[in-house]
Amino acid sequence: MQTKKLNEFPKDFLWGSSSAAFQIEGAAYEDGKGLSVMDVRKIKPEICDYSVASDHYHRYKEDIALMKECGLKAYRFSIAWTRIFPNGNGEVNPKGVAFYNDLIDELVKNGITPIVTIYHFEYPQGLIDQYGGWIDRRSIEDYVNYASFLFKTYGDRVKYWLTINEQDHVVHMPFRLGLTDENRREKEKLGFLANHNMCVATALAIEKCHELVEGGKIGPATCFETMYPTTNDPLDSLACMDAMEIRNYYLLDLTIKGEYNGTFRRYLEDRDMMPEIHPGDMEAMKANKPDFLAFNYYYSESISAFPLDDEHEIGDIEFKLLPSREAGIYQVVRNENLKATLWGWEIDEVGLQLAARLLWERYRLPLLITECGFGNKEVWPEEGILEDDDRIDYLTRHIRAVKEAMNVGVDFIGFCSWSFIDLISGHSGFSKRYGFVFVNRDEHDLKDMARRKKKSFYWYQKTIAENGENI
Ligand code: BGP
Repeated sequence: MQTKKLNEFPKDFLWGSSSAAFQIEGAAYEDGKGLSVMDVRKIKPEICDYSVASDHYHRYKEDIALMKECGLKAYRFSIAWTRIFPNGNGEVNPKGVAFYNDLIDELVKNGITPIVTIYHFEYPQGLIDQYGGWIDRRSIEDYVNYASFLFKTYGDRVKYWLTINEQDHVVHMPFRLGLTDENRREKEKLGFLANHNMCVATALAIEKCHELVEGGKIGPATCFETMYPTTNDPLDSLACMDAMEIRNYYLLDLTIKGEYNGTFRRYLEDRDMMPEIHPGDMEAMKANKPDFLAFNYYYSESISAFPLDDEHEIGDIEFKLLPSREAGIYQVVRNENLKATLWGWEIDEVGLQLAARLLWERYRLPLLITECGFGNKEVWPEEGILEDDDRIDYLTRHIRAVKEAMNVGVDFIGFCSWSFIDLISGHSGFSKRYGFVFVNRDEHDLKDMARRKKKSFYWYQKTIAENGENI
């Protein structure tokens, strides 16, 4: 809706940026860190592994000084589970504990609010070796112990906690569960079993956070892909609603309402994928509601119906990174109204406003954007600075969408861009850059790792200084 007036951002709005340990830290084999599923993942030869990343482990003071210069109010980062517990459970690694103590102290000293993700994709390989990881109930206790250790150790300074990053993506990407990528259709059943265990684990961790961290707030960091019916054929609308239930809402309904929604339950039962529910599981989820809902938003999806026919039966599913079509339900198609990034992610700030409004209406929890950003191939020019106008444009539009959602009553805590400095992409190595700060390295040539401010650095600095009035 176009309105006469647009409200300003509140004074305490958390302007921030995000990262994940395995994508930024490097030092993958240093100071007693154990291996995670990301470290053992087979990487295509044309892209880099995670061993050095942006070398933040050794340069965090320099990076935090840049955050301070930019004016960041918050920095969202993850703790590498295997720096704390190299095997996932058992012995604590004091050097890993010290690293995050120092990092958090440095942030606090510089007036930057730490927002900590407890677990961002890098599941301990040790737990996979011991019992298979999330697909085993023992994973619940190990996650809760690890989270409780973090609350006790850092909870005096960290008041914002995120349980699991993009649990919905972990569920659908076998390698993130420590499983092989073969036969993904069969892996879906294990994915939903893992999902159930993660939901129980995070519910218990929420309880612990409230018990152990004075004034602590905790929520999930989910990924939300807004979906549109491709045409006004009513079947496309139905497909879109079904896809929203089984791809987006299923997880939040479990985490926030403590229930398997009707569509998702039927979906699982039809495919013999319903996990066993143990006594107390649903009660734990119901009793421990998050304090806020954080979500990552990059793109929207256009949805068409995909009816069963002679060649397709229930259970037929195809994947790109995530499921892309399921017989009898939906298929994702190209949205001709939208431009896309080099990786085909359709750029759609309206989708962000819709996501915010849908989530607010359904869950009535304050929202926090934990990731939103523009990935691009970038080369530092011979003269002047890198003028990343596409990134500025993307972020301006998306921050404006947050403002517009707030204008109609949605409660927002803050906005964290992905990312502050360039770091390794989840799937595309170092060639897909997201930062306001360029890191001088290539895919395989580490060069000098120098940090250089892009044009967007100055734009974000101004945006924060003016509290978004320029948007
Ligand atoms: C999210 C992940 C991040 C990050 C981001 C960008 O799904 O939480 O870790 O990687 O996507 O994705 P990519 O790096 O694949 O461009």
